[in-house]
Amino acid sequence: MIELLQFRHSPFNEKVRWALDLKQVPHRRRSLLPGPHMATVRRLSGRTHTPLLRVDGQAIDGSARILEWLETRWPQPALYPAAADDRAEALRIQQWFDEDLTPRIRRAVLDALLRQPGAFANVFGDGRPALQRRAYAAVLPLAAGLIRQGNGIGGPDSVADGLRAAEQALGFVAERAGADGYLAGTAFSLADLTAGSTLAVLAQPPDSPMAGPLPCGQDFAALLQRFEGHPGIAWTRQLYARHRGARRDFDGPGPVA
Ligand SMILES: N[C@@H](CCC(=O)N[C@@H](CS)C(=O)NCC(=O)O)C(=O)O
Repeated sequence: MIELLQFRHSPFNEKVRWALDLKQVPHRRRSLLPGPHMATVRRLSGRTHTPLLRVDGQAIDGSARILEWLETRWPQPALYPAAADDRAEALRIQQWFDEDLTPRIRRAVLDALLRQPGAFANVFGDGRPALQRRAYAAVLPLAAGLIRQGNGIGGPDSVADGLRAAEQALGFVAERAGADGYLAGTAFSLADLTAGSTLAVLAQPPDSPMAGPLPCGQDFAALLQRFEGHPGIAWTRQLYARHRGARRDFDGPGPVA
């Protein structure tokens, strides 16, 4: 059985979950908590990144690599556009988000969440018993420095840069989406899936796996409020309503780290 090791409410993890759901790939999911995840993931891949797919004893990490692998095994519905120029554009958009926009936006998001450990624990411990979430929130201040460092959150400048990246990404999808709403070509592709997964953190599409638990903490609420009303937020919610399908995340059986 394929297993996805993941964080909840994380753009790269949502990207892979979405592809697995669309292609109806039989699998189970194991949700990890940031911090304690390191030992578990490092044992499997030698790195600490999630998402990580376990397939027949092998580990595949990197959301783009995972999507490529899935496309060869489960070609339908296709996420890679058939036309060469649309495919090249979809891959360019994926790379731009994966390597530039998403990590920058994440700095602003994590900074806001880390200011209220209870909110951070509720988001990443979503679905766990309240006692576990409270215990995680209690120890989180000890790990907060490492999480900031690991994500390049160096101070107010990196947060301001994250906000600029969010404006850039929202502006891009609002401007680029044609009459049919797609970013590369005339059909849903990995470009929409990648941009949508990143922006879902800000759009919180209702009734979706990215709709986070409430209350979400005043700093994170202020961040969401800042972009509410942006046409890029409306694009993301519409994309989710049309293409996300699954309403909830789930965990498969097995121990959680
Ligand atoms: N380029 C990677 C980035 C993955 C990534 O940054 N994952 C984050 C969660 S969104 C993570 O696992 N961070 C914790 C760590 O690296 O230890 C991908 O596309 O999958």
